[in-house]
Amino acid sequence: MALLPILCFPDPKLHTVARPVASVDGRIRQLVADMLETMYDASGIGLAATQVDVHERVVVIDVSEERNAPLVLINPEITWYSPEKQMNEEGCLSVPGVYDGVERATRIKVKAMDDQGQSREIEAEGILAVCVQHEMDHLLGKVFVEYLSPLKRNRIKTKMLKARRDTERA
Ligand code: K1U
Ligand code: ZN
Repeated sequence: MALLPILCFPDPKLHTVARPVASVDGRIRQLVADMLETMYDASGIGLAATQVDVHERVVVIDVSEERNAPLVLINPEITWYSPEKQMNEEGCLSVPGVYDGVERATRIKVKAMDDQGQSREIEAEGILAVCVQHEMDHLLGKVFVEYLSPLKRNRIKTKMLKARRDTERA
């Protein structure tokens, strides 16, 4: 297994639209294993392949307290959104240190394959529903800061570019 570097906003590669996985083979299973290791190492609850510069529709999630319940979503599609919406505080491993409110559907249904290529549909609510919608946005090339005002987004962009410059100088 390997830790994968995570792209940071405002890297333009984060805006790439991911293509569907053609076949769930050894290469995809290795990618899933590496993404899970990377997500756990970064203390995240989710990770989309886009964030590790792989532009295929693969997501890993673990919202369990014990960090022992990985969920693998290959070619995920949201088939139903509840009409009720809720504002939730979100963070992103590609925008470290930034948290802000985003309104999302409270409940969703998601159809996806697991890492054995088995198709299934799950219903999600709470933090799992929030996380799935956040990761699906990544696969469409959308970062959560795009829901914020242009003023906030530009401040975040400036902060991230400064942090990158400071790291490069150190
Ligand atoms: O996709 C990512 O960047 C991972 C992201 C997932 C996420 C967290 C919170 C709401 C929506 C999506 C993270 O894991 S950020 C770090 C984190 O663990 C966290 C941050 C805020 C609340 C809960 C968890
Ligand atoms: Zn994110």
